[in-house]
Amino acid sequence: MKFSRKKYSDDALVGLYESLLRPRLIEEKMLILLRQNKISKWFSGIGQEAISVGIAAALDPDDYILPMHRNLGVFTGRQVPFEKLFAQWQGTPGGFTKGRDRSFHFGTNEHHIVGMISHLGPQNGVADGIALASLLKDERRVTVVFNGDGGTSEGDFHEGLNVAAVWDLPVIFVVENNGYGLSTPSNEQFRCKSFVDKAIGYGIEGVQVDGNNVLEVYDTVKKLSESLRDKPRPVLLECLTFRMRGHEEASGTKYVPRELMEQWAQKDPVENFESFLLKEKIIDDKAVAGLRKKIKKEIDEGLTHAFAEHHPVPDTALELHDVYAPFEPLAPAPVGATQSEKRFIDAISDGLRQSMERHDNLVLMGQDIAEYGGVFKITDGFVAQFGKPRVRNTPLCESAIVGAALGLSIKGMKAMVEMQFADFVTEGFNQIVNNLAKTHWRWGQPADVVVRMPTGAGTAAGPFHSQSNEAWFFHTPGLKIVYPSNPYDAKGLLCAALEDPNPYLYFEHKALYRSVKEMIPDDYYTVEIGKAKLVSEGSDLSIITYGMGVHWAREILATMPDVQADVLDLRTLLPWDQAAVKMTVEKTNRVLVLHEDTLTGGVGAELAAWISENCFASLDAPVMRLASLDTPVPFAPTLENNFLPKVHLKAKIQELLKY
Ligand SMILES: Cc1ncc(C[n+]2csc(CCOP(=O)(O)OP(=O)(O)O)c2C)c(N)n1
Repeated sequence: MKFSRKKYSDDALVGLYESLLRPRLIEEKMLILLRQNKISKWFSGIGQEAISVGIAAALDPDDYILPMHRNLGVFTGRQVPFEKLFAQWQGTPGGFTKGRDRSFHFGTNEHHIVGMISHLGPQNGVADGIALASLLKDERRVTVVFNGDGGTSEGDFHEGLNVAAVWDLPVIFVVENNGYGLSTPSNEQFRCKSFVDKAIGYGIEGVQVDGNNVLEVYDTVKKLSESLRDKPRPVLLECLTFRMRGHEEASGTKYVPRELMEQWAQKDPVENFESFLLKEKIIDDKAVAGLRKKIKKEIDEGLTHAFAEHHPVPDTALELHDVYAPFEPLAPAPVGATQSEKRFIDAISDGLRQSMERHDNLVLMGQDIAEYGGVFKITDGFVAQFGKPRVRNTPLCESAIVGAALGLSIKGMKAMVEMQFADFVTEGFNQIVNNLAKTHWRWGQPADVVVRMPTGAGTAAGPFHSQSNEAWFFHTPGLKIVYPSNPYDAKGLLCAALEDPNPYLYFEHKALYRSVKEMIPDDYYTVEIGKAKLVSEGSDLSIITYGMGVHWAREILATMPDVQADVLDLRTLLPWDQAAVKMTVEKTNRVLVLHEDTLTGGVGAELAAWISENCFASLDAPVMRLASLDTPVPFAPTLENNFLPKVHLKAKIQELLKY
């Protein structure tokens, strides 16, 4: 292996060597502890250390790095204290996640590291968001995100690169090409000869380095990062290397040809660099021994601390408490006397515009939302008022954009992502349920993101532009869900959601956009999250519903003058208002839960179960549910009408009253 020391001083080279030794010596110790059954799983990066170490050393300490499972050198390079790192691996309280997540699955803003979620690829979108925030704040920062060669087959890799290319984001997308993804060799993973060829397709620069040569990695990243600070743009950096141990220790390396192992053993990054330093007399045997001894001592001290800790004592209240970032809503701004008549859609637009005025760190992202104003025109005129940097057209890539929203949040910004239709959230599903929803609970990082979801049927738009999919998210701890039914709530709930640092799904029914209007305050105001509202009162039965259901209930009840019903509009689905539900059930003793979403496993199922469990003594009849047919949403208006529950509502009310 050839090392070119350029103009680097002896001290700099010895520093790099010491940084290289750290992860190697920690790993050697971990392999012993694994055999002694003192630790659980281990993903080894032996043989690949030069990449993490070279990159961490080349960047500024404030540049964010998003590592993977073999990048111990990033953590040691950023001086994460050993005892804290080891406690994290042991799942003890001294770690970064209160024992809630394992190994490298954590972030630390103090060290400018955002660790992975198991799904690998989502890191790329998050890196885009961090880089975007640095650009918007004019910080001259570079963001580095790691990928394995296997992980590059994920759509998230493509989306992340493409967004960075289109937005000129200063991100170095590192591919550690180590020959295998678990047991799958490269030739079963991708067809390209090398990853730099992929860069061409994105219209970005691709650079290839010997990933086992720490000086080459360091020097390349140093130069690249300086250049990206001056001229922000993404670069794909392919680091050629090899995985010298199993995917994780238990899985072994039987499937790897022995010659390949032997060939790469010759290229060991630590031994080769050490030999170079010895040969050049930059360091001597005594210094090598001294450094090893010093690091081993640090490791032993860290382990003593970590092993002295015990697994956390479960505290259920704390576990539940940490699902959401703490948030004390400000008292709603005083509302002036003036009001204007606004349609549902205008109210959303109004709330969004006033939130943009109020939060200068709020960024809007979505397909066609800039000059075009969005397919429903909610952001019409926003570019003129707020400028394109904050009102951003996105490529067609929901996953990268939701990831980018989290990245913005990590940098202290707020994000709103407009799904063009709620149906398309499937493409960003993983980022929502696994990244946005879990990040605060895992490592205390709020996801200050609102995802707007134009939802619902009744517009003859067929199975992929009409779905109600709130139940997919209702089941996910960590998310909040609001679903207004009228213009007043539409504005107030949106403003409230945008204030709250927690991740929201904001459902807006398309069929209400232009069909309902009312006088609402011109000033900024919020509607309290988690509070239902009784929209009509009666003692015969309670209809508990939300969104379009509120309108159906009122319309059908208007045709039944003899029936007096409580209609409770939930407004927030997660967390929903149990007190208000209990109160109406205790008052009327008969309950119908109504929603547009399909029946099985819907929000209504949860409410019905909860009411049965908690209000059984108040019930004079079984809790009934009415929802759409358990089919996809049909296109033809006749079929769609038959699918929706409204046609059965009157009969259901009568059935409940007769019971
Ligand atoms: C979405 C997803 N699919 C599958 C896995 C299981 N898995 C974890 S790591 C891995 C191999 C990754 O290979 P590569 O990206 O080349 O990284 P390496 O392990 O070689 O460093 C697989 C299949 C996963 N974590 N996430």
